[in-house]
Amino acid sequence: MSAFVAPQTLQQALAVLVCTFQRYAKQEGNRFTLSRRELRELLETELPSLGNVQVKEGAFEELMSILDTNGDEEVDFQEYIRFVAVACTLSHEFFLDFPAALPRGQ
Ligand SMILES: [Ca+2]
Ligand SMILES: [Ca+2]
Repeated sequence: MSAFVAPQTLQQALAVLVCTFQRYAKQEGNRFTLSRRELRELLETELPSLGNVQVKEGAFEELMSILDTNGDEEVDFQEYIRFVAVACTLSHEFFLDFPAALPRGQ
């Protein structure tokens, strides 16, 4: 993967959301879905601020069961997007409280 460039537009951010899923989903097994291991690696690498959640095995399993709505033990793109929507909502609430912390383009 080339050096990461922070997305400056919504279109770029959408590409990042899609490409991130695809990059992790193809690591093992079904390349269109995230296994537990792929999901965990995606969270740890791409969402390090969720660190406390992943450390606790119970919390990870709970997240997995919430995301895996069709119960096939994998997280497909639809399920991933639902998670992204929740993460966006949480970020929205977080940045409402801390407007100074909004990431800015260079
Ligand atoms: Ca996979
Ligand atoms: Ca699933």
